[in-house]
Amino acid sequence: MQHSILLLFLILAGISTLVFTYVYVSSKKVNDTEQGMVNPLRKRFWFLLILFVILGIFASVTIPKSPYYLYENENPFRVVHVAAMQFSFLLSNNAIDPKNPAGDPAIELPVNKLIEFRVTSLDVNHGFGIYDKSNKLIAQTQAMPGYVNRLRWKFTEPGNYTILCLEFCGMAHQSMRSSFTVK
Ligand SMILES: [Cu+2]
Repeated sequence: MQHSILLLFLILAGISTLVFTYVYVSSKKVNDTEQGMVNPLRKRFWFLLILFVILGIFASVTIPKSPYYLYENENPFRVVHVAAMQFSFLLSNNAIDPKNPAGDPAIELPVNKLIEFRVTSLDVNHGFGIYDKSNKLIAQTQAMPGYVNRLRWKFTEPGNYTILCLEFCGMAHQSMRSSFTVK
């Protein structure tokens, strides 16, 4: 996945370098015998047309692969309710009452089943980032007051997963962490 993103980036960088080089080189070629602005305007038209076609192709290929559509046609096997606040996360198997917020002390999730995290915040914007045991970020969403963001994920490996805040939310932001187990 990371290699294909790097490859895509290199191809895009190559294409844009070629385009800019072409525009730069051709901008010096207009000689006095050519009439007025017809030639440069036509070049600009083709440049913009090709640019929009390329952008359109990349958008139509990449947008459907956005993580927001992951498992959208499956029913989640388990729902975990998450409330973020300065400076901790509450995780619960049941809906969390904002007036009397409480979480479950230990969350255990099954491996290879669809889990839906319903993430909100009780005060300011926070991030909800799930890290595996090698501290690699594997899924994330924002925790926003007044909204519930649904994050769907299947954990393919058992183990202990760490949750960290991804949004600088105050003086003790770096101490905001929680965890759960996948078995
Ligand atoms: Cu934070």
